[in-house]
Amino acid sequence: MDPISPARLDDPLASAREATAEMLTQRSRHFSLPQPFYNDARLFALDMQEIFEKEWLFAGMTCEIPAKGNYMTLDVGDNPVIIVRGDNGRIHAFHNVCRHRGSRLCVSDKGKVAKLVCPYHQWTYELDGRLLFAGSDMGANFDLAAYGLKPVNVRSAGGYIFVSLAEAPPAIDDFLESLEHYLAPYDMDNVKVAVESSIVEQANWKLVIENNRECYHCNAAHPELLNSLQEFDDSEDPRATPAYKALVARKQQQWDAMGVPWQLRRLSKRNRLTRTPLLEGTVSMTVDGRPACRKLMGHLPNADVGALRILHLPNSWNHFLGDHAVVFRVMPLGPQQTVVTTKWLVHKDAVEGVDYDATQLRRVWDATNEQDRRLAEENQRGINSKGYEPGPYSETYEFGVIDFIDWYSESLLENLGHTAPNLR
Ligand code: 3BY
Ligand code: FES
Ligand code: FE
Repeated sequence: MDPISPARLDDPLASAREATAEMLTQRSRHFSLPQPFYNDARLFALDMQEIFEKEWLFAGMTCEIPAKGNYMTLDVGDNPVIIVRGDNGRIHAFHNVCRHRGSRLCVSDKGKVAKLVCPYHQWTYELDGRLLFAGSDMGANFDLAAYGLKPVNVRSAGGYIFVSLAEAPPAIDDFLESLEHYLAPYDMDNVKVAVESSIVEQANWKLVIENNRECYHCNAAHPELLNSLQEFDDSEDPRATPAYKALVARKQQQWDAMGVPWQLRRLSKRNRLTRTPLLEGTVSMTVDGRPACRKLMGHLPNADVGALRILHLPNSWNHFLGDHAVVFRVMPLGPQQTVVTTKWLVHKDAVEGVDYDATQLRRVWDATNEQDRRLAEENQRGINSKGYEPGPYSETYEFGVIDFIDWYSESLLENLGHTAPNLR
């Protein structure tokens, strides 16, 4: 008889798959999703299996593992992953799971090692995943080559590292090429993480992303951010005034002269890149609008390069200023729990206390993250009520949310083996 394998057990999510596909097929694309998408444990398991274990996820920055042996770890739901730099600068990713009896191999967020040594019985792996040593007691015929670490797909470009746990991950080359192009002026080989934060929000990951995809809430919620941020980032936006359009045209000429890309580029609904001016008189996302770091990014001739915004669904948004960058990673922890990790990047040679003050650098986005955390948590609490029903998105203010939910619904349906209907 065959051994019992997960594939032979009934899929406990089978009926949830069907119900989910049906809800997605019938949804109205101008309304928020039905309650279970935001709070149900089975729906969360499907999000993990069909989105987070299949799509490309933003994991971290190449500058975080600068040299051979540097590693970082990441949990994709129940799947611990290790990303490590090996020979010749090559970046490898593996399931962070020992091939002996399955212990987690690397237990820290980041570190540096000569080899990957399991803390349990010291099986020892090369940085490229080959098993080198398995104690002396595995028998004369033990085949080390059969027990290498299981690889995870990994790609990097423009200083970003992405992983995918899929067997056949979706195409990502066009986005990687775009990252290289838009980030060339920032010389991402010469940046460092100045400071980082992780906050746990008691809200479903989609509420965290939805909140980020609109600035309808900004006026009431984000006084610090609105010192420099323009609430919309497209001169086609219905809110764009003639004065804003003139400012954009003027800045675009300057950026062309500086050789910094600004065109709005959308790659399906998953990725969006665009440069947008900050408010007149400000050049950085700081409380006073002045640079927080004296040394500019890359080889930029001056700090007045607006904000380059980069979106990567399902789990990242980013702002590149002339003097620093802020990158955000969203990882689901549970149906109503999400961790948001923020990293502030500066030029590698910038010296803390001389060129920048970390407290000053992080102030605006610390405040903004905290404000957004509260909004997402209140959103979650209302949605959990039996009084919740899907409500209408504003096409003017919330088109970014509509785009996100479209991307999510289409990806989930497709990964569930359905074709997405053409919704109005
Ligand atoms: O991070 C963003 O993309 C901006 C800032 C606040 C809301 N959102 C549109
Ligand atoms: Fe890793 Fe035993 S589980 S060496
Ligand atoms: Fe916000």
